[in-house]
Amino acid sequence: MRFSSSIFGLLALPFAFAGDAPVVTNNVVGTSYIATLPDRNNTSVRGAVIVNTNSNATGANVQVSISGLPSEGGPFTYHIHEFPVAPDHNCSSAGAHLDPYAATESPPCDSAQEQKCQVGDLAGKHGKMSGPSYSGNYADLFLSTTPDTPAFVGNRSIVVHYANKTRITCANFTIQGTFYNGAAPSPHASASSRPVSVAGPPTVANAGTGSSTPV
Ligand SMILES: *[C@@H]1O[C@H](CO)[C@@H](O)[C@H](O)[C@H]1NC(C)=O
Ligand SMILES: *[C@@H]1O[C@H](CO)[C@@H](O)[C@H](O)[C@H]1NC(C)=O
Ligand SMILES: *[C@@H]1O[C@H](CO)[C@@H](O)[C@H](O)[C@H]1NC(C)=O
Ligand SMILES: *[C@@H]1O[C@H](CO)[C@@H](O)[C@H](O)[C@H]1NC(C)=O
Ligand SMILES: *[C@@H]1O[C@H](CO)[C@@H](O)[C@H](O)[C@H]1NC(C)=O
Ligand SMILES: *[C@@H]1O[C@H](CO)[C@@H](O)[C@H](O)[C@H]1NC(C)=O
Ligand SMILES: *[C@@H]1O[C@H](CO)[C@@H](O)[C@H](O)[C@H]1NC(C)=O
Ligand SMILES: [Cu+2]
Repeated sequence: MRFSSSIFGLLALPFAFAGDAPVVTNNVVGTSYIATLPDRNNTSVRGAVIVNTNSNATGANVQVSISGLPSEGGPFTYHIHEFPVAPDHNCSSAGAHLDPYAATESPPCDSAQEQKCQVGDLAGKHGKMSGPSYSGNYADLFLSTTPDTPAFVGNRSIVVHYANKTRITCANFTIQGTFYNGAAPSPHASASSRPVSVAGPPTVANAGTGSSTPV
């Protein structure tokens, strides 16, 4: 029976039905996750991606600050991937892109219709990176900072790729802080109850869009 089988499908695969990604509302303002690219001896790529809840609790603000991109092999892409990175840093372990609404990679992400893109396809929605360094600061209304929701980013990872999709480097998201606007302290609040910043150059200065310095 069609009705019951579709209900069964939803119960069995609660986060794997096709459709536009919904704008995420009711994120907890002040929650912040950071993925800091590791010091690895097989790449010069360094930097961080920070996902902060927007001040209006709708989606998130993303700050990207990445340097050391190779002189060959760009433009580079980066995405939120489904799984965390294994302890050996093998970026294959991050799995595929975060895609809770089964947008798939076909057709490719059209930045004019972000709701039809894979939730994790940050480069598709907000621009690819050219080297040697890139900084971006933009809102993405489809990201969740609330655990147990389909588009939650906090237990996942960032992967940086060459244009040919080969993975260059990757990092887990970790919580940087949950701090309310002067209200009750949260269970996560600790030393991180302060504004976040990305250490090291380049600084994130261009609100609203991404930019690359020339190779
Ligand atoms: C890179 O680091 C790994 C361990 O993380 C080590 O096994 C390897 O020898 C190093 N390679 C170079 C060229 O330093
Ligand atoms: C929330 O803030 C973001 C970033 O400033 C903005 O893009 C979005 O339209 C706002 N949403 C609402 C519902 O106000
Ligand atoms: C992808 O591009 C990089 C940089 O040009 C290169 O080193 C790598 O071998 C390429 N990977 C594949 C699978 O072609
Ligand atoms: C990423 O997070 C997972 C899950 O917490 C953990 O097992 C893994 O060691 C972390 N990976 C790295 C490279 O820190
Ligand atoms: C990473 O994992 C993949 C898949 O398990 C494997 O094929 C590859 O050899 C691993 N790479 C390294 C550098 O260990
Ligand atoms: C660096 O090594 C990790 C595994 O340790 C691998 O996943 C990644 O693809 C490598 N990066 C480059 C640029 O070879
Ligand atoms: C991450 O959190 C989401 C939402 O709670 C959950 O569905 C998913 O299984 C978690 N992923 C991992 C790798 O723990
Ligand atoms: Cu990716």
